[in-house]
Amino acid sequence: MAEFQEISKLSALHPKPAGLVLQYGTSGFRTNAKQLDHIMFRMGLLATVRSKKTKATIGVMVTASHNPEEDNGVKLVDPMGEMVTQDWEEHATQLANADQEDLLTALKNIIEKEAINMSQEANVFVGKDTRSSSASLSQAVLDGVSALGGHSKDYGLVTTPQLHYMVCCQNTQGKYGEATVEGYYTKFCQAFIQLTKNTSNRTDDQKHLCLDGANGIGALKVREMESHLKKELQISLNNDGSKGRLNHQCGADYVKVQQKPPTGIKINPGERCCSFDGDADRIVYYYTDSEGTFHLLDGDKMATLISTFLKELLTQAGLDLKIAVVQTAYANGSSTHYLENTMKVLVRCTKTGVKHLHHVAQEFDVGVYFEANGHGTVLFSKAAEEKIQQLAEDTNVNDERKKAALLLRNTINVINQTVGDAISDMLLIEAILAIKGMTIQQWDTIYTDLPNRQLKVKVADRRVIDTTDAERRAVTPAGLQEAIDNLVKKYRQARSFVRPSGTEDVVRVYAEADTQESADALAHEVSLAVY
Ligand code: 16G
Ligand code: ZN
Repeated sequence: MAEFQEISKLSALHPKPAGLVLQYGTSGFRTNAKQLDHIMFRMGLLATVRSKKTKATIGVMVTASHNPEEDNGVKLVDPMGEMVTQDWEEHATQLANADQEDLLTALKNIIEKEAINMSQEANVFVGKDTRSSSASLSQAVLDGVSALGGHSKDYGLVTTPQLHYMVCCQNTQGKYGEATVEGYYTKFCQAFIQLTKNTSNRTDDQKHLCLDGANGIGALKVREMESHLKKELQISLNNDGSKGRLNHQCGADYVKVQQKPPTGIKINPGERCCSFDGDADRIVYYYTDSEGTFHLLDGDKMATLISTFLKELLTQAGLDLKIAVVQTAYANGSSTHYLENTMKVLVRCTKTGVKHLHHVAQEFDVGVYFEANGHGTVLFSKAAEEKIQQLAEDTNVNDERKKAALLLRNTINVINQTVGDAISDMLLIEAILAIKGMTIQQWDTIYTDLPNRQLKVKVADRRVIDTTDAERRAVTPAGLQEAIDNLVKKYRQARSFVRPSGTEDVVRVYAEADTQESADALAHEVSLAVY
């Protein structure tokens, strides 16, 4: 076929370095940008084939999220805006690692295995973050798409969740919104304005938010969006990319892991602050108190605030819908305890990685999912959306139910349901705080985090550790779990687990306990047991 000859010719312009083996991991391919040109071309090919298979538009996002500037990466986005399915992750790995001369064979194998009709049209949306390597790497993706005769649309600089949104809008014929950046701002900002419209007399202080843009794409997009917010949210933007380096001593990952504010930002006591990560799919909140102590409000705190708000509204609306919170093993024990015992909300635990949480959240009418690191969103089932919509339009219900239904409807519209989205999460949290008339300190005191510690351990082969029970227990090597259990017993309110990282060549250790000293000691002891 003509297109295959074209691929041979063009792939020679994107050669694979000999011996390089990469895997489509938890969040796609990710490594030093210099090693990625061939991967990008090949992901352009694969996205085109995936588009033919699904008869829908597929997304390709060029980003390495919170990694340093010199890295880059790529992720595929499936038709409804979700992560690509597991079996196609395997195809991606196969295609990425085929030697230059075997590329066509590898591609043909996938086409055959998936019974692809090659005469089917293909459409691929491409987006990129602000890394200096992203321009040429996203061009390599576009080259891959055109090598197979696919159509592409280059969205240029967009956040990861914006690209997910575009793909979903396109494949739902605009029902989810308009597949443009402008459509994105209009949809989410209008919902935010509606939600905050009747909140009583918010002061300028309450409308003010200090934002750390991680010197990345999120900062750029918040600037673009600002006018749509009609001063209902006044953002002072730090780390906007004009001076500092991407993710360097700033951003959601830095703040969460270091448990301190971004370097160089002046924060007034009590001021509400948040940080995005490098592709704006993660957000964490924080403040410092009058004594200068730093307080972090992470994904668990957001899940709690959001699920409490939604549960109250569902009760007021008299809607019998099943709400659940999905967490991972990293969720602070206090958050799980509060949700289960005080809020009486169903909590489910899954393996780390957004796709796992997303899938479990889909099982409920309202599924709130958040990783402790700040990636999360809320999913509403079709039936739940319909019930809320009906109630909002019903002229025969009392004022309280109606008001709750309208708030729920606008809440649905402020949420990017395709994937965790720092911008949309920020608008949602800001709206909830405004509606509840709550300060960040009041939000923080809903429950108190158990002190915790995370460590990384370098081992010869991290794959010898296999886990079960949503990564909370180690099955291999023999004796490891028993050793952890014995260490945990020594401390109060303690919990610990180990898991091989999906993004780095390390084993991660997590421990929590009643005091910071105990959490630190337990993490240290468990890391010794891992060797
Ligand atoms: C990736 C995941 C994130 C997860 C992290 C864990 C996506 C989009 N991102 O960044 O959800 O928390 O990996 O990394 O799925 P680890 O396996 O190295 O601990
Ligand atoms: Zn990210």
